Amino acid sequence: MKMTFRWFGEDDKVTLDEIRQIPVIDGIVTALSTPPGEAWEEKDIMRLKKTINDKNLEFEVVESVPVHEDIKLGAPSRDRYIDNYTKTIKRLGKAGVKVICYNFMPVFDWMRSDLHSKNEDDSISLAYDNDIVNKLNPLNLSDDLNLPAWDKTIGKERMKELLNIYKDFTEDRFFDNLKYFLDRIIPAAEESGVKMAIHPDDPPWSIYGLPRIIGNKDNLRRFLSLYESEHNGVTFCVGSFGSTDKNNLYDMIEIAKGRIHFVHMRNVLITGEKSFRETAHPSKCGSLDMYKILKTLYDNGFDCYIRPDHGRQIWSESGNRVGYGLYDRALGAMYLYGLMEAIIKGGKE
Ligand code: DNO
Repeated sequence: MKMTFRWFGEDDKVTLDEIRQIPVIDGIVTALSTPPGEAWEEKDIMRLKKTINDKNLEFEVVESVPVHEDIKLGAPSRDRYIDNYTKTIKRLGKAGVKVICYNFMPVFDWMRSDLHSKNEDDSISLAYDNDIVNKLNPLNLSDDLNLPAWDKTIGKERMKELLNIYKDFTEDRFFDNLKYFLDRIIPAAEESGVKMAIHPDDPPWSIYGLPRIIGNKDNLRRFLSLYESEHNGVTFCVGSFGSTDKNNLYDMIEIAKGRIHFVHMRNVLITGEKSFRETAHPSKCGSLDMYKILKTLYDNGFDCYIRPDHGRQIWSESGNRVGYGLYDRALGAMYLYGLMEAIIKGGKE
């Protein structure tokens, strides 16, 4: 198992020098800021790799290569964007990247309703309340919320158009578009030694009537069967799947056995139906049993990349991307590493 840490590149307030001092980190998870739909240039990939390797850190996981909206829509222009995506996979494979995390969420990536929710100890967490989200106007969201993964190039007019087009989308049609994409990219991933790892919808339910299809056990099974290959795999984001108690994470791990290539570990406190808040990583802080989840992953053969996911804002840290400060994620990494060491050595000493 390799412990990784997400870094947003040179303009990230958290630096590689800081990350490398967290004693358990093997590698960096990052991406280029190339606009969605364009192929990543080989020289840019190699420069990024060198920057990371120069700090004695590995560059084996990319998060994310974004999927252009026309691919999700199944628009006639999709083939051009898929060709570019394939080029990027091949170039990343050549640079030694082993796993690419991506998602197939329409229009928005992850979503929260509150980015500054105060905890009783004065730390700050991200929170989600479906009633609040439903009251927000999706067209004005980027004025109110600034989530790091959102495609800032989608203007209000385009957003309006997209929400309209997706209104008539069935889940089946969305799955068909995903299959079309997988049929074309997975052979390239196989050739390049890269494992594709889809990130679940976060939260794992539909918002604003948009189809969101990677959120529960049945859909996970359906996704895996779209293309039977180890290279068509999953990023098991514990906090995304785990934000509803309707999901049995242990069953889901078994369903995806052998196809989980990357794990995002974070804890959430489920506060109601379709509402939750993010907490510190340890089991006692939220609704999820982190030990049992890691143990189930391990028992099902998981031996790939893992990273602490969002952290709270603590110790007066500021200026970082929401959820991606240094301190709480570093605490998370240490905790997760401790759990893993105990699980791996358990019973053997
Ligand atoms: C949020 C992240 C997601 C993730 C993408 C992967 O913190 O986990 O934005 O990077 O969905 O494509």
